[in-house]
Amino acid sequence: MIRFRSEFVLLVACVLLTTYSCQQSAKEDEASSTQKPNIVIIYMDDLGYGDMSAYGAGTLETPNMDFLANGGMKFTKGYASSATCSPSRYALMTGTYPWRNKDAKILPGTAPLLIGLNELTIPKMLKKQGYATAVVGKWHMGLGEGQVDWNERVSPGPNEVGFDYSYIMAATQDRVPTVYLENGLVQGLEPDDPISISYQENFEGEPTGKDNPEMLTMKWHHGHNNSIVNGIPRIGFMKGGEKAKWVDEEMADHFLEKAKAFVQEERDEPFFLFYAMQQPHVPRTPHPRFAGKSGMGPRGDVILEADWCIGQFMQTLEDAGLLENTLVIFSSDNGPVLNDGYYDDAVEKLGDHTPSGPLRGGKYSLFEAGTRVPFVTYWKGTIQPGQSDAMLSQIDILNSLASLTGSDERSADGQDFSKTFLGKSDEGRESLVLEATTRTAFRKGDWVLIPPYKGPAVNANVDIELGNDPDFQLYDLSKDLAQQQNLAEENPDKLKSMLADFVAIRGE
Ligand code: NG6
Ligand code: CA
Repeated sequence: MIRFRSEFVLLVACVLLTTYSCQQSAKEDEASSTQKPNIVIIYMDDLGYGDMSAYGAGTLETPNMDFLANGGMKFTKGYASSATCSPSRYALMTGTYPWRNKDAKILPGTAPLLIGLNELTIPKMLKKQGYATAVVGKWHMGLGEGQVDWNERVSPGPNEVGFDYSYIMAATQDRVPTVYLENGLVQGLEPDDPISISYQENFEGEPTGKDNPEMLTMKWHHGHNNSIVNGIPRIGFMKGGEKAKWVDEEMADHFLEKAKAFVQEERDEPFFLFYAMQQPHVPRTPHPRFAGKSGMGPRGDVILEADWCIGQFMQTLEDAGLLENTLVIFSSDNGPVLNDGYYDDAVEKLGDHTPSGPLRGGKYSLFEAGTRVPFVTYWKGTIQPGQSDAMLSQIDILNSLASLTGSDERSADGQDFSKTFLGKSDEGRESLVLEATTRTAFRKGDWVLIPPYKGPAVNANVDIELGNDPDFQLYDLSKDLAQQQNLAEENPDKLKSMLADFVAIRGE
């Protein structure tokens, strides 16, 4: 009896224990399947396909960018949606082709917000999934509704389209206002020195790059001859806000600090950070720690500076114990340019470096180098290192992240390549519309169709082939990556079918 009783007790204990451990492991399963990864998009400004050493071109060494590419998935056919900044950023945020929005052009610093308040955006979507969201760095998607008073809270802006926290420059480093805004408020602004901005005319008595060359530390080549800030002539006129003006050489460190602070603050809950770096866009102003380091002049130096920042940022994730729970997407908003309006030795000191890699064209161009950019996904322990030739566009990021985080929201133009992002599938886009300064071209499979466009073949100021031609152009990238052989005439059938597919998406 005693024996029986003790056996019975043992049995009951076993049953209870098993049930308990089953419940426990079910709970753990649930927890791991609902645990959402942090998401960081590191977005460069004008970094070319060949500017990153992991892409096997050029002579610049970018060890921290390479760390992401070599430890994650390196995409060889990853595209920005446009060959310029504002349209690319708009498309990235909304998953919508930029040519659907007639205002998606390179914006002045006074342009109204480009993203509609009702539009779906990555941060809005992720917010609903429980994410803390932030943007740090270059915005350039417009602010306000047309009449911005920079001395009041500027809105609508990033905080009105899904970002809980924003620390941004309004437009570009070469455009006024040359100040930082935190959650819509200009930082360091003194009430007795208000800011006035105009893109039409100068304010009385204010020096300009055009009229006061003696005040310049950087010379302008084309454009960039309006207000002078820190010895650098800019686009647009600005008066006041002396104490609020940024120090160009400190910008990289400044944004890095803000990005790190956000990660440290939000480490205990899922977060999304859009870390939009300003390099290597003009004016190129490396911190003295990096000046002269590349031997390629300021353009090379600021790429090394950005690379260092990425290393520091990744170290922050590691120190916070977040590396294995964070998906990092690294890319660039458009292709490379050397002389983008200042004399800064980018051309003279280039040496053997090839910012476009094996591709034709560059920033502003419908040729490949305009939009094909470095594109990397990194997630320690989840993404096995590898290379993928799947064709992806940045408009696919929204839908892929939605799928990954359990959201059922989708943009109409984007596709879900979450498995490809994680290296678990080779599936990519079948076709893609490319955009450059409101012109469009069409890629399907290995073929690219560029319709006839008026306008110069080469933008002489920046010395980049734009893709304009009076005739149709048709290239087979599988045999001719550098787009040297126009096959339009000898392949009328291919041309016809490409054109029909293009028109079906793009409209007449
Ligand atoms: C161009 C600027 C160029 C750059 C570009 C925007 C001139 C002559 N050129 O208009 O320097 O600022 O706009 O670049 O003003 S982007 O990467 O933000 O699209
Ligand atoms: Ca850009």
